[in-house]
Amino acid sequence: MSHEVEAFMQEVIGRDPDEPEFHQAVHEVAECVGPLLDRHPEYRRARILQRIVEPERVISFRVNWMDDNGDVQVNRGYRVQFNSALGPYKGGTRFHASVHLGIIKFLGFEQMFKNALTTLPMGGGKGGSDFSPKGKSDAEVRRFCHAYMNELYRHIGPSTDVPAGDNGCGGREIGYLYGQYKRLTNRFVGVFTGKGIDWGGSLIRREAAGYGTVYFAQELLATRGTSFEGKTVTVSGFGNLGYHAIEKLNELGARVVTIADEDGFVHDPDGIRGEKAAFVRDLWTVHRMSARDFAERYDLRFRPGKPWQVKCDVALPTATENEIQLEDAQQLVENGCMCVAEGANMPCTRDAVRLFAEHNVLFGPGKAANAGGVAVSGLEMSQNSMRLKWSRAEVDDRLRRIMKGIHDLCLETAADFGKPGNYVVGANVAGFRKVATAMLEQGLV
Ligand code: 2IT
Repeated sequence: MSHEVEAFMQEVIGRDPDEPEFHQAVHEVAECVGPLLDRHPEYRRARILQRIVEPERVISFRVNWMDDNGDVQVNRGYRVQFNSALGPYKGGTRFHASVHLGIIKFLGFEQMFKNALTTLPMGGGKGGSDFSPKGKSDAEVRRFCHAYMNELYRHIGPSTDVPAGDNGCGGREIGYLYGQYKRLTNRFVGVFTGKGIDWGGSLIRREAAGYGTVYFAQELLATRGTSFEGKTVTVSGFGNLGYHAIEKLNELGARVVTIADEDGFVHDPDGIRGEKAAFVRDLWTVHRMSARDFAERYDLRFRPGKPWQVKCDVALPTATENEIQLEDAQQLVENGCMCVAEGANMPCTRDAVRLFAEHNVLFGPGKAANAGGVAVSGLEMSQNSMRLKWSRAEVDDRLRRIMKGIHDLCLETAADFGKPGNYVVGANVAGFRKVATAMLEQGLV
């Protein structure tokens, strides 16, 4: 590690010592952008790196709601408005017990660069709460979402900050959140993305993160002259992103052999397709069931641990941060895995990413590979502004082009900075450069 990066990281860690995921995300960017700062002394003079890691605004608020027993519950809500150089703050909402400020800051920081890579006019932000919908009744989820919006509504708006979903915040939650926003403001505006198809949502938004990750991985494989046809693929999370990745992989002739959750994974050597895949789609959203329930229903093997021990050609981590640790990466490499594309945000640890690079494993970092979700959110915003709706084919075509554009930009930037084939360098430098240039042009604001 260079002295400059080391000193910088000590500053960042010293300021907020309890935010390891945020430090991890910052560290990766800081390590990549040194040569860019050398080329642009004006970035150093304007202290862009020091400014870019500081959120423009952090909102933390109390969320009190009543559970089904009539007991009062208190959660903590957050919205981190990270950077608005490129457009209104934009990014998802995570509802999970593990949420704390450091998690939302890491996600908001990643989001800023991811959004820049899409080429659409969106700044970076993220929000959420330590509330987990798992195990809660529908009425409890609704009361929580309404309570969360009772505070959030004053901080967001179609030209200010446009939230969306993330882990634990899907179509149901977005409906409740949007409904309460509308009731409080008396406005029907494009303030959330991932909305229902009949009330302002975009076609393909639901599919976008999963499809987009697969489109990106297709581009990765194409650089080695191959495709998904006949490939064995391991997938972890089976939420919105995981399921739609599986759907697209099946369409492309791949064999998806795992899904997983916090308790373990299902191994289906025949491939999760047809009726089984359709059941995965509804597993949580309709049936509120787990991976173990899925295994029992189809008489498949359920094993504790992670799916990365299963032999595969391509691995798509689609669950959560740091789900691929060094030992998981070692197992993937030993088993001959040739490509890893991050569907989730930062699912691979720094050690894991380094190992993939050492072994020439194609690696698509999340801020590039999973940008399809927010890209179609950007298209949802465009459609809302025009009060028009595009067809599935139109949105899917734009998504494909955006993912190919991100891929090519990462590849070109990596080569330009002397790291051919290194998409981590490509994504970080290209995303950073765009945000940094806008910050510079807008002055010291
Ligand atoms: O991580 C992400 O990119 C998201 N959760 C989606 C963000 C968005 O605004 O659509």
